[in-house]
Amino acid sequence: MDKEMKTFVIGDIHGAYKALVQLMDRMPVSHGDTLIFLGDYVDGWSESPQVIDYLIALKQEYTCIFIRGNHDVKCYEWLQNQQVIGDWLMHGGGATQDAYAKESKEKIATHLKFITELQDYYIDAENRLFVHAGFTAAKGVEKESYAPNFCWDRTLWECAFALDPTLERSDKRYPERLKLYREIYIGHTATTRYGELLPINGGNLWNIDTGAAFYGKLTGMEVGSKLFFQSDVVMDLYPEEKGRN
Ligand SMILES: [Mn+2]
Repeated sequence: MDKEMKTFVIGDIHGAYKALVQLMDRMPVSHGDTLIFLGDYVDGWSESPQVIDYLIALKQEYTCIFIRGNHDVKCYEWLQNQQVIGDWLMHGGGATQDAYAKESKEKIATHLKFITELQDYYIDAENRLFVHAGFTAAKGVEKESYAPNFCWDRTLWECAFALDPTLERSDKRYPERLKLYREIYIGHTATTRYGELLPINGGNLWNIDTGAAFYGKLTGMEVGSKLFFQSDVVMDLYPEEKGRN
């Protein structure tokens, strides 16, 4: 009988190629498993192009789902249109600019294609939702009228994080948005903001952005068992750099 296929979800990478390689080395991923990346591949540490190269290559070996993060959108605007969106440079964009200045036009074109093909969200066969940040529509992601919410919204996270852990899913007060899905996996809001290096769970939602952009780690979780795996503290892998601090 075939071994049961597993699904792993990986948090925000932010140019930390060394952390990504370390995590992939530590996660027990087998051929045929699915890897779901929650976005924000770039901005922060100095190896954003290497991260995207690695992810593109990974598609040859595993079933990969790549979700779109807000930083990926800003990186695209720079590479495609030389536009700096908002305070991008203050939030890790400078490292991305420097890194891509060393890359060929062909490489950049390949990465632009990768970013264009990113998905806003993914719902698997077991009604588990994977999205970078959240959504606001009461009836779920398909009804979201403002697509940037998928990679920017923080209200979904805030409502899950504020949940009383003893509240049953059947309780009237349990948030409707959370009830739409069996489980929800997000990144975007680093758990290190709350002094936590581990993923944070609120209700049926898991936040697995453990602050790889800052002084945290990169996390991957096997969604069936909730077992998770982590890189070293990323700032120790790039001692000469400051990340997004
Ligand atoms: Mn983000």
